[in-house]
Amino acid sequence: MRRLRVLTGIVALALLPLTGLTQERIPIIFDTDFAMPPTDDGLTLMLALQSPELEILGITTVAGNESLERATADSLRMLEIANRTDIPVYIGADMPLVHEKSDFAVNTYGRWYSDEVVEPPGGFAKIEAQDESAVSFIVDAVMDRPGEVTILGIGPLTNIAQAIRAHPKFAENVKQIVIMGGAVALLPDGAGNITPNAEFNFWVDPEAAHVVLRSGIPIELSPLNVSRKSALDKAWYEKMVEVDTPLTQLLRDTLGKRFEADPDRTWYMYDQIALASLIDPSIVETEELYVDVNIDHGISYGVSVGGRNPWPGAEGAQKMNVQYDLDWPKFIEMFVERVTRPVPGD
Ligand SMILES: [Ca+2]
Repeated sequence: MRRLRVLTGIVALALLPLTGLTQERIPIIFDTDFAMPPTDDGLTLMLALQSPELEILGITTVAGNESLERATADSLRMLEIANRTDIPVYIGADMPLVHEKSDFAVNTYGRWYSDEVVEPPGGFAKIEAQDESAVSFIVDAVMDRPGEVTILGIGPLTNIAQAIRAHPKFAENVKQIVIMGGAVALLPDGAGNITPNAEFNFWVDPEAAHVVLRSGIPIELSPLNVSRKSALDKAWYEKMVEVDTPLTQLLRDTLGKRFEADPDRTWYMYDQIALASLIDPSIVETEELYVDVNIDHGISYGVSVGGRNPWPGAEGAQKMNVQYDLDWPKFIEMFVERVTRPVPGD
């Protein structure tokens, strides 16, 4: 028996370099206004699930692109499809901190106030979300491993702002936060996508973004400037669905319909770039800037402003790495190679 154990140990050691376990995994919290592909959050979770460098501690949902119910239902279903039901899902904020519902919010894109729960591809999940709230989980996960945990913030930053406010030592114990959000006029391609100058995630919850960007947590910001260097077209889609796995089948069921309707359509990649830059920082160019968010309820509500030097009104702004350019071939090759990897247990 003992001999067998020693032998097993030797075999396990020999396999270490093959399994990549010699490299320490990056513990992350995946905070998301999730929806199935072609929404970027769905594609980003596929990339995360297929990246052995990451240890996904939990998924926390927030209202944004879709309602909180939809974000939670879709992320649970994708974990089932990917056979990764070991990853817990925690339900977060169902509305922004301050931002009031308005006709503009209801009638433009983003369904943060929608009551409609649309059945995800493949039906509703059998597994359920955890009872613990997202904010409580985020605080505990960070405080259990001080200085180690990275947060990926790819929706409105409501949950993260609440975690910062919930525990006085939380911010100083987060390793870093990688945020898809904002648009920086100082750099090329810095227009907004929900109002002329505001990016959607920051505009849905400007007050939360303001809290997070001034929290002192080291920040890697992936704004619209870098998203606009991407273009997922039908040729890359076809490379993904050449391989048959439960995840590529899901892509066929979702993204496939969109390309059938319009073969010339291309899709920006947003959250995917933020996550990929955590795995391989060499895919992006960054500049260190002060970035702050406007929380005045006027025409610039939710607009992010970046500057090389501090300016009046932004005295509390902190410096962060701002992504502005992308090595598109390197990124998309990495994305496609990973998303097409075999799904465990399939
Ligand atoms: Ca998102």
